[in-house]
Amino acid sequence: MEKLSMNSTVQALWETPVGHDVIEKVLLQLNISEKWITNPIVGRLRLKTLSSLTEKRLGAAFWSALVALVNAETGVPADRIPGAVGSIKPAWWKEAVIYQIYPRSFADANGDGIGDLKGILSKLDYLKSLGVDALWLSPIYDSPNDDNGYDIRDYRKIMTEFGTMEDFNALVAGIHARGMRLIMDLVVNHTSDEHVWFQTALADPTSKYRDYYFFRKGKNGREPNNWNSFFGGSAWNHYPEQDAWALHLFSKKQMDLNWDNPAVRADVIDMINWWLDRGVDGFRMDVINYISKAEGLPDGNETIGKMMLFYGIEHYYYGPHLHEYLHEIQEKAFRPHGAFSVGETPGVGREMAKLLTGEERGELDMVFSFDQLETPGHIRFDDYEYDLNYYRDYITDWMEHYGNNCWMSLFYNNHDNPRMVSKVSQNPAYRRPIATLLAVMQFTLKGTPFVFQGDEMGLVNYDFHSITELSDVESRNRYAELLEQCSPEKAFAIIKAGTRDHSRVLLPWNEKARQLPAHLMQEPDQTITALYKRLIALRKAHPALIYGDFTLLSRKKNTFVYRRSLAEETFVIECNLAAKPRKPVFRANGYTRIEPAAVTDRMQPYEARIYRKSNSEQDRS
Ligand code: TEU
Ligand code: CA
Repeated sequence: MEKLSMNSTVQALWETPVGHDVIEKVLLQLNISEKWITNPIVGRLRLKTLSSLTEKRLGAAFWSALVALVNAETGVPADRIPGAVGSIKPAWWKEAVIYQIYPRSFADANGDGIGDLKGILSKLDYLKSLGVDALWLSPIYDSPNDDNGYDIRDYRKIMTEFGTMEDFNALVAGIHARGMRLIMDLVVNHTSDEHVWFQTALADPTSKYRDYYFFRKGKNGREPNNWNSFFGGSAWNHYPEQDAWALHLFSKKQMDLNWDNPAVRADVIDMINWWLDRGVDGFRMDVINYISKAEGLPDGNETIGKMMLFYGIEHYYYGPHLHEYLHEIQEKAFRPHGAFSVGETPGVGREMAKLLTGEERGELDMVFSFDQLETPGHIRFDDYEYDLNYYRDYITDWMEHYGNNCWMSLFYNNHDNPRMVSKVSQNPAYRRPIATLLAVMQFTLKGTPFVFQGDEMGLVNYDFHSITELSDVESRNRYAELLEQCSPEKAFAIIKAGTRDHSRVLLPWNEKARQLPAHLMQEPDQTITALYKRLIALRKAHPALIYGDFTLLSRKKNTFVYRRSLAEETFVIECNLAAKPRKPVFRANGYTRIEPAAVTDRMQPYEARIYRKSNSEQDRS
């Protein structure tokens, strides 16, 4: 691709994968319409002109920083090359429904109030009965639990509270015996500061492990750069007796690994193979897009830092060697084992995701992209009502433009987010309709559904009463920071809106959960569980819902009407995206309604309908 300069036009920038995604992200963050950039007058502007026009708001270095980022990417998404993309290649993980387990709160077999591996084992028949094909376990490795297992002390050991390696072996066997697969969490952007590598590196600056991490000298007695941590404060720990600092993008106990060191890559790949040899079928790769940091760890741009709330992010969220390192893991570990990979890639947009997941590139099978989780102008800690029209537009855009060589993940929830049902509305009367609507979309859109534990019970957010009820490191640190700016009530309200603990409370089927105060307990909704079983079975029985084309049938506000069609059958799904009842848009003549069993002449609040027709039957009539 031709290199951009400040003489290039805005349109030329918008046409590059990185330029497109960064601008889109900025517009999203500032809640500005995409029309601002796609209009031809702006499109013809030279970047240097735009730069001076926006200098007051964005600073002098903003656009040139973006140009540098764009020029660092030489790849071109295959769907831009005529004839390069054929039809969809079938794969088990495209047909699968994957279920995420957060082991700490899933199922507790020994009654100590902490979920464990034996607990998971005891629920395998239940999971199988749901129709789930694969389980993704959040980390179960040995850890001091500063970030609930995302801070790993020993990659080859099971966390004591969760059980033993024997339990793990029994679990793998149990999963495989039921025809399911196991996906483990791979947390290799960082290790715990209690990992032997870090301990050695710290104790002995001359050890080979020193270069496994980012140890740097300070600048005039301060941090080596202005990067800050996702969990509050600076991204650097200070070791004054050594006159050294070490980098941690997450908590103070999660030290970033230096992937530029070939020995780190070799050790990580060794570890991955060790697990694959034990029967693991694939990995969900934690913040995997952060593993390559810009050379010299330069200061982050002020504007980007303010806008994205984190300084330095442009220097590591899509770093210079990311593709190379992913490819290396693929070649030396995943491919030889036929293992599946899904990358957790915060901040990565549609075009960059194509460069990470295009099947011709040999990097990742899929990614989780997160821009669907909040509507424009909002962050997780805002208390607001999520407008599902945004989800419709977002997901439609991806399905229409992602390309047959790429495949999407479909999800609303995970262990890092409040429940989507609650984001859409906190009115208890809408709880079941919204849970139903979300499930209908998730199992009939194009992509692989990832169910998060409790989704199938219709779980919603908890009415936490006080900060003492929260255990997440992010919530605790953020609360402490907020106390410096506002009252404890205000600070708690903000934390309560966004805390990751909403998704981490012990599931209601556990004995210990039944002893929790009423506001920390929810009754599972059996109706929703039954719906999940029906929808998963439906998806399995009809390839049109997996590999079928997607067509949007209406752009009317508050409606989401789409068609999935493949060879001999067609499905049409109509959703009411709002609380207001309305007439259906789709005329269902010739179709059979599959969900729900009974309807009225109006679409009820958040109602979702599924229709099916056999194309051959229609030919005959
Ligand atoms: O999360 C990565 C991530 O981007 C975080 O920003 C996350 O969204 C979080 O809520 C902070 O804002 C992954 C894991 O899913 C998360 O549980 C871990 O805490 C984190 O990485 C560090 O390993
Ligand atoms: Ca337990």
